[in-house]
Amino acid sequence: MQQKPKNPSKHVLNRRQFIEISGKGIASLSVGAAGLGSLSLSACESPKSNKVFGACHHDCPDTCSWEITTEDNQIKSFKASESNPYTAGKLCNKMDNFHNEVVFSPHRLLKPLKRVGVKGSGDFAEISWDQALQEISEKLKIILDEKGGEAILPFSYGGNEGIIQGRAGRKLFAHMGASRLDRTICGDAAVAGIEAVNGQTTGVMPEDIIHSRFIVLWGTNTLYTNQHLWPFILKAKEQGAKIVVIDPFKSDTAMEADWYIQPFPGTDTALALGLIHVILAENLQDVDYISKYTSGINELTVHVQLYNPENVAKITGLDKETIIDLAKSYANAKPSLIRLLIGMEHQSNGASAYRAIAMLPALTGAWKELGGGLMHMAYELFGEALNYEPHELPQNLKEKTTRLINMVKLGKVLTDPTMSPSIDALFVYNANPAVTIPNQNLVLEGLKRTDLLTVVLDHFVTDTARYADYVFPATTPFENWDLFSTWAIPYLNINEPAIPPLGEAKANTEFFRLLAKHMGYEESYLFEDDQDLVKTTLDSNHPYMKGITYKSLRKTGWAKFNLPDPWMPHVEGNFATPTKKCLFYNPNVDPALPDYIPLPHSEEDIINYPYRLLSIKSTKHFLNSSHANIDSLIQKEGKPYLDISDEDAIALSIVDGDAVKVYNQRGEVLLNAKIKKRVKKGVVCMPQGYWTSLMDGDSSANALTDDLLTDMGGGAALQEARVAIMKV
Ligand SMILES: Nc1nc2c(c(=O)[nH]1)N[C@H]1C(S)=C(S)[C@@H](COP(=O)(O)OP(=O)(O)OC[C@H]3O[C@@H](n4cnc5c(=O)[nH]c(N)nc54)[C@H](O)[C@@H]3O)O[C@H]1N2
Ligand SMILES: Nc1nc2c(c(=O)[nH]1)N[C@H]1C(S)=C(S)[C@@H](COP(=O)(O)OP(=O)(O)OC[C@H]3O[C@@H](n4cnc5c(=O)[nH]c(N)nc54)[C@H](O)[C@@H]3O)O[C@H]1N2
Ligand code: SF4
Ligand SMILES: [Mo]
Repeated sequence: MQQKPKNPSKHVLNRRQFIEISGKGIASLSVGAAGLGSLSLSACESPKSNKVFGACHHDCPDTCSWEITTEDNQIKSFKASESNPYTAGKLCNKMDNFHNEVVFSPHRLLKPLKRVGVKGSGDFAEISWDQALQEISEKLKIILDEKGGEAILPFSYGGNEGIIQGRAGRKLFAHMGASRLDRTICGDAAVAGIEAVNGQTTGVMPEDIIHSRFIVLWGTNTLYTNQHLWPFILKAKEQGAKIVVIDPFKSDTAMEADWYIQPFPGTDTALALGLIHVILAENLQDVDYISKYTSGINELTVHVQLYNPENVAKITGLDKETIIDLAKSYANAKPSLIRLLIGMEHQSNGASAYRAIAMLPALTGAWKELGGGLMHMAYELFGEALNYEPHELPQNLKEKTTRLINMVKLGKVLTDPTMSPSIDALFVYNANPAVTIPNQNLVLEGLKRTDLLTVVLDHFVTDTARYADYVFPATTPFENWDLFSTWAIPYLNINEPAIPPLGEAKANTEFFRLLAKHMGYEESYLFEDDQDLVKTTLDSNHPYMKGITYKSLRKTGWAKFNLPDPWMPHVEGNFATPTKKCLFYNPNVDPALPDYIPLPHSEEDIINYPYRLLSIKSTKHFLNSSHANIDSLIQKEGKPYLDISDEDAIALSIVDGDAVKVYNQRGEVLLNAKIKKRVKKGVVCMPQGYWTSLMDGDSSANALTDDLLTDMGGGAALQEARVAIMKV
């Protein structure tokens, strides 16, 4: 079967036409949604009614639990868990209709495809699994012989956060001696910053926010990106908590805040150091906590002298009074909590911002109260509690380390003629880099290389898949085993398959088992069974796991770790640093104290591209680029827009709704202007995640971003882009 090539017309209906055209093609490969349930019946043992537990696979801090009822192997109901108090009976606008919009979507990829047109055209023909794997393994053997394993690059990210399906392929690639991917685009900069101070990132648990009385949502859009936290925030508010939002974009979360503070993007390090300055100047620090559980107060005191409210006001664009007021309110309120997530890290000075902010709770002794301190991640608990041994590389492979390639640099890595060896084979799964990786046009240039073997596994023919030589249909969590840890909450979920794989879809793990077989490998660690991996990962005597077993999880679906109650990890210091102290001054990190160091944009850049662009997760119906091809969700979300300030709109003679071209030296994106007082003069903001192939103009946010790295952690400074704007 041939996928229709992309419609070259630039008309606004392209998007729907494209979906309809490609959908018809795909549907003809399989059966329509209505027929799928009965088709799957014959593949299964005996007709019976069943309740199956699972969880959301998305790269989202909420990791919702769900229940599926099947009858005769057909889905009868799909709903959020009522018993899990964090999910609390509600998924989200992205996932409520997951079964119809993704699992049984008539557009879902259900057979392997082989490219027949030029890369990017989306012209494919059906191919059998066996034939495709045979051809791929023959090509891989030649690459391995001629260039060695490092010419192969696996590229996977958070499309499936499962411990089993998310880690699939790692042993096979290590076995081949492939280049390793440094998966840094989300969280690494933030974690590096916080770790430099606290040694780890786990702090206050989300549900304990109800005890907080002063909640700072610092650079996070909770209502969109972490919506299951919101009811707990509202509970705290009912009990008198004040909600503060610090964000250069006036998000819907900011609209709900009691106090909204709007600094310039990338200036939070200065703001946090300014707050420290005021707290010390006003003598609001907790002297006892500082002396017992921190080190470096003297160095910090000297360091923040420069960050007086006058200087910080100039850097951040805030009033001096706001800075003083925020510092005093934060230090005086008890318990006071700072909630951090990810978005703010995507600045060149991003890790330093997290580092400076992480000092505030130790400075004021906020950690001493339940609901006081810092709330960021919880994934470290899973590292302690679960048995990760089955996922570790065998000793012989551990010893052979290969080159590490930062995913942020994908475009450069694929196009750099000095790469030795060059990347000649790319395997993409759980990711859609053509949309989500910066320097989009360079990524696409790399993907267009005719000498590059690109293999993509996904649910749909994504923007990345359009450039593939082979595309394979992946299963959804409805069809495979998994175990879900979480980023941010202490809940563990089992995921049981509710139905057999649809069409010819296979789990990521199965793809790699089959590839290993075609390569002629025989090592048992390449053929592990998914359900066995779930069982062995749960085989742990750690106290958090008391009463939680494979058997118990199959009865309940989810379980909360047995954490000490109350969970107050730093009442008495106990930071994960060598001295157990919070390190204001850390001599093992360069620099030993965080500083506000803006990216030096050239004068020419500032003149040519006068606006600072934020491209963020301001879409309610997409998760990164996932679901951004689903017609019903595209329609609910509406066209992507560019938020622009009143002043800039007037200067550019733009009115609300006008079509605009946003451009810089890397690319251009067509959007409609929105003038809703959400950004300050000089700053513009657009949503990320839109598929390039469905956009008028064929490119989306990352056509404008650069592949610059953050100050620590090797993260992506996505929010440093500068752009010009033209009415079209
Ligand atoms: N609906 C929806 N939910 C999602 C996602 C999605 O795509 N859609 N993605 C998921 C993923 S992968 C992640 S990582 C999380 C991220 O969750 P968040 O971190 O909450 O999301 P972001 O939108 O990246 O950034 C949050 C806010 O940071 C602000 N920000 C940007 N730069 C700065 C700065 O310099 N200073 C300050 N103070 N703020 C700044 C942005 O304006 C934005 O409003 O969300 C997850 N949840
Ligand atoms: N400009 C800009 N760019 C950004 C961001 C931003 O804020 N602004 N945010 C960044 C962040 S925080 C993140 S996390 C990244 C996310 O970037 P990506 O990890 O690329 O995320 P998605 O776009 O959601 O792509 C995930 C893909 O995995 C597929 N998938 C889901 N389940 C499975 C499975 O079981 N098997 C296989 N094979 N595929 C599966 C989905 O269908 C989807 O196509 O984007 C980053 N890019
Ligand atoms: S995307 Fe997030 S909020 Fe939505 S169902 Fe999944 S885990 Fe829950
Ligand atoms: Mo992310």
